[in-house]
Amino acid sequence: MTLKLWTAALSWNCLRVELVLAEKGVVDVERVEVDLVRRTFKTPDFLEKSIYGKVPLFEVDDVLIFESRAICRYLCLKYPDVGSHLIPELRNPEERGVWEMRLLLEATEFDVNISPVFAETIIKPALQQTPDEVILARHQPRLETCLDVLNKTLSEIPFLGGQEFSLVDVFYMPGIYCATKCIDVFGNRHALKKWWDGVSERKAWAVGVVSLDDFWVRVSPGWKSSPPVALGEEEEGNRAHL
Ligand SMILES: N[C@@H](CCC(=O)N[C@@H](CS)C(=O)NCC(=O)O)C(=O)O
Ligand SMILES: *[C@@H]1O[C@H](CO)[C@@H](O)[C@H](O)[C@H]1NC(C)=O
Repeated sequence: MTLKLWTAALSWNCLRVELVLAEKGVVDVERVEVDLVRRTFKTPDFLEKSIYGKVPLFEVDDVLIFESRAICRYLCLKYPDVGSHLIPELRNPEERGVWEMRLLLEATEFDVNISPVFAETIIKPALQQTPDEVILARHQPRLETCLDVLNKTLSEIPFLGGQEFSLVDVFYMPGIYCATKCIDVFGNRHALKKWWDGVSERKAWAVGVVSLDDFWVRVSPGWKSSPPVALGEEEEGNRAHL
């Protein structure tokens, strides 16, 4: 069985898949690193495989799967007894329903707000473009509200999916990390901070985040500092451009 993954170091959606591979200890994967900036990967062959032209894209034998969360689910089904157990055994349909709800909320409530905030705060400045204040004014308050909800959840249960570490935590981690580069995520959200300190100690995270950091450190001033350096305060000069 050949596993092939089209991926990009700068992409937090790709990191989601890398985290599951690392949690599962799956190493036999052929990776194709695509250039998201120059977009040279959008060949007819690639577009035939990934019909929306995006990464991550996963190919296993002749089957193609895109959408990072679907790839993650696939990997959990494929390797149920290998490495970390990321889909909990739940006693009844109600518990399963709640877990599925928490899993989906990451995409429907959190990702829809962190993605535009990250695009305006980090990606556009790296591309020498001006952030759109209207977009920030719309999505940043929603992001803050979402983080408050997560903090509240985590003051009631230890992990975002329930009593144990699961795919729900993995789904959130790349976006929460990117959020720390845009706004003060933890501030007085102590429960969220406690959760983050725990999950970010996992080996899979330490391994997975390296290439994302390596990319963004080169193109985004202040990437290593958190809360971030305010726009305009950074030193020009040794900054690479996307
Ligand atoms: N919901 C998708 C998002 C995929 C996505 O937006 N990928 C970006 C990189 S983070 C991409 O490939 N962009 C290329 C493009 O849109 O042209 C997922 O989770 O996989
Ligand atoms: C986060 O949760 C903690 C623990 O319940 C609570 O003390 C704190 O006030 C919460 N922070 C916010 C911003 O709601």
